[in-house]
Amino acid sequence: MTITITAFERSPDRGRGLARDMRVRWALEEAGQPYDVSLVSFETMKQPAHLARQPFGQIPTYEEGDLSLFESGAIVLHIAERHGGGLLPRDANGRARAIAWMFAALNTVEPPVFDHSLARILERNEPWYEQRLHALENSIRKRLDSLSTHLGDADWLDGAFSAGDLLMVSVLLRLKSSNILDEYPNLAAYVARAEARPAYQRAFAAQLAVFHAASGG
Ligand code: GTB
Repeated sequence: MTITITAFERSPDRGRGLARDMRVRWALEEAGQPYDVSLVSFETMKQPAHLARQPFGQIPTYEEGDLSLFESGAIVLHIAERHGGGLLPRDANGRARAIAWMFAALNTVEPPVFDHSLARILERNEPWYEQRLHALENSIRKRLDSLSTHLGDADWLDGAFSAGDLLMVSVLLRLKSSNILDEYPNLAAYVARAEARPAYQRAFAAQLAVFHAASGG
């Protein structure tokens, strides 16, 4: 069955793989599933046809036969459950723990990381910008301290690479343009290890090709 996802026609990240279609592409690559991409503009995303797929008018979405899904975390979980690719352990307890890490990535670590990148774009000219940035960086450090302690010198969060690692790394990648990740050598190495995975590389190249095509090169 053909899988079709949506992604930005022109991603504001200029091909850096930071938009949330990247995690879906990566999961599909890990699972060895071919997919089509429907590129949407900001205008198209707010039209009824797209709102029927994604009530908040955002990307990514995922269509497979009569299934239409939104929310990148739910999509990655679906891919892991239906298409495998070793994204979830076979044993029930390991599987539950991997899913807990998926939630931790999206619900515990991503909020301060997302607020931080948003502040750097939208609040740069505010008189309170430096204070806000400092507060957000401290919120991020609080999470990274714990994550770094948990990871220790392991390769992945809980045994073998899982959808939990895929989402956690997707979130941490947003910190690359700041220096915060460098304060945690084991987390920086964790991110690099994930980026070296062939499935990540294929997904990254695919979204970069969209950016190059849109910018005429
Ligand atoms: N919770 C939803 C999910 O996980 O699927 C959130 C989806 C979401 O935030 N989508 C964003 C979107 O469609 C794109 S990824 N925004 C348009 C809108 O809301 O109108 C977020 C994103 C955007 C840009 C960058 N960047 O330029 O670096 C990075 C991430």
